[in-house]
Amino acid sequence: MKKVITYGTFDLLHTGHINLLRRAKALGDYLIVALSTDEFNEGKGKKAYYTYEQRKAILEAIRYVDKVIPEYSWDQKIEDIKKYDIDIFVMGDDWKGKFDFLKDYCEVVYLPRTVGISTTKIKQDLNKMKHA
Ligand code: C2G
Repeated sequence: MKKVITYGTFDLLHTGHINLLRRAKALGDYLIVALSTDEFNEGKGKKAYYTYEQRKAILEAIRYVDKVIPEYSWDQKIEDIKKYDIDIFVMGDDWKGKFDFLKDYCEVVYLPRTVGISTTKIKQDLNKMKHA
């Protein structure tokens, strides 16, 4: 069984996330999502709209996702890859090159981001609508 892992906040779920998850799953048979905790997001300078528990429940409802685990540190990836016997690490290509050190432990794949959508854009557009 080929196991895939990806990491992220996945707030205000949108088709960019879904495209990423669908393509990540298509690379193997089992997809784990390491979901940024609210505390970890603070460290990323991100404030998610949905709590970790809400974002986890939403991700677990997606057909491509087999398991959701917490992402609580930048330094847990090697341990996760070993612990879950991961074959492929996948991220959107805004991260291209940043995780190449994982190539010692598994395949590393950067997938093209979906253009024109992001959680930030959703928030900005909603703000504009409010003031329209
Ligand atoms: N993504 C995408 N296309 C978009 C938006 C996001 O392909 N239009 C991808 C990102 O590249 C990432 C995943 O969807 O692979 C989740 O995006 P975020 O929730 O923004 O994740 P991020 O904040 O980049 O956290 O340790 C890694 C970090 O946790 C990644």
